[in-house]
Amino acid sequence: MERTQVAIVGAGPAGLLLGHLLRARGIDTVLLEARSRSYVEQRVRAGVCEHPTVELLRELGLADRLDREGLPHHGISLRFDRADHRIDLTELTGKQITVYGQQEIVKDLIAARLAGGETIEFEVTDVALHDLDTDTPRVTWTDATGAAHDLRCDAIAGCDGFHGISRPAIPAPRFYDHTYPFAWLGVLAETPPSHEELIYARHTNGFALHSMRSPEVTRLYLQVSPDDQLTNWSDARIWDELATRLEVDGDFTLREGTLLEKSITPMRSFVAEPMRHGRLFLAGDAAHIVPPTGAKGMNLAVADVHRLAPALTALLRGQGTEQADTYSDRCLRRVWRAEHFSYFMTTMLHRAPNEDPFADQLQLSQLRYVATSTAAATSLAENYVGLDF
Ligand code: RFL
Ligand code: PHB
Repeated sequence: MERTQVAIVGAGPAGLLLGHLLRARGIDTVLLEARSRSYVEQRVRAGVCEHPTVELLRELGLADRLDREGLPHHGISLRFDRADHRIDLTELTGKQITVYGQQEIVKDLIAARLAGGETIEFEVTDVALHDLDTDTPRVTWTDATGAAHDLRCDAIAGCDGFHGISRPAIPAPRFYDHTYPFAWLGVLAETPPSHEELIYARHTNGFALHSMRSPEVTRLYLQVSPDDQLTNWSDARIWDELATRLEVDGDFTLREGTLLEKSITPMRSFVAEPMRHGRLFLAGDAAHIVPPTGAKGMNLAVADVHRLAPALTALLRGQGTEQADTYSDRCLRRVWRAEHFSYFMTTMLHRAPNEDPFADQLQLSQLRYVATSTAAATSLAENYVGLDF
């Protein structure tokens, strides 16, 4: 039987970062990942790093490339009524966000782990968790060569995302689940951004988002129906619809280019509690999902493991169980703040599928309020840049 201190299931942002945080405290980990290295490094997802996320990566010495290639942003635009309304994040909060692709963070964290002499078990199957109610739980799996493994450890971190095996191992959890009557069609386009900042646009045809990955690559999203298919969306239709929804009185031209990637993502809000059972601790999407409108998912995963690493360290060193015992409740406070903010941004900007003039007017009123009240804008800005860990 193999032995480690913490078994981490899932090499997304949560699992990879937890590995680094534990290594910095002298704790050994084994990291298991269902997919291949190239798959996890290519998976296009989040783009916005909150201020505390960037600070943590810097503290760990993991932000060299992020500092070179990441794009610091001091504001975002809310676009409605054919005009831009800029939220000056830095003026309102003293902080900024950094646009840097999640898959770039994942590449950096994988490279740093391997360079430090640690490994990642990619392409594992049949992962199962055992003896969670004891002080020595086990994880079993089959590796890429077909060999079976049985690992004893002191704690397991379930960082395996929404569809992983960790959350179902918690008996009698409480679920909070909310679905929305729309999804996001996301595209990556080989063209310079059309505007220097992110644009969150509310239009009668539905929401659109202009984001970016680099000075040469633009990331764009369109609100679509949850049962829509990519086959309904030719490149020409996507560009037409983006141009319509992003249209503004004044100087703006949407720069078109080759589409490198297209996908449709459903939107949901989901929380499972508690985030712990015995020696199993959940972190990131394994425990909670937010709609992407607030740009919070990856940042919440980072906040969870920032709390989990010291809690596990104290537990394993016999320095008390208080942090481990309060891990779930303390994480959930931040999670629910982000759930609320993501719901707020989503409902403020998306168009309900059925005509609802009352809802339309409430939305516009909220947007105008955020655009003109310093108090309302500050509230949006401090949630957007990220509340302190
Ligand atoms: P992940 O990234 O899903 O990683 C989980 C990993 O676990 C692996 N896995 C297993 N491994 C071993 N055994 C098993 N049985 C396993 N089952 C699964 C998976 O292969 C995977 O590698 O979860 P993590 O680490 O919690 O990170 C969460 C973030 O990925 C997620 O919240 C964000 O991508 C959400 N998100 C955004 N978050 C932001 O903070 N800012 C954004 O701007 C933002 N934009 C987005 C987003 C998510 C999007 N999609 C596609 C859902 C935009 C989009 C379109
Ligand atoms: C992205 O760039 O992928 C992105 C930006 C902001 C969001 C969601 C996604 O709210």
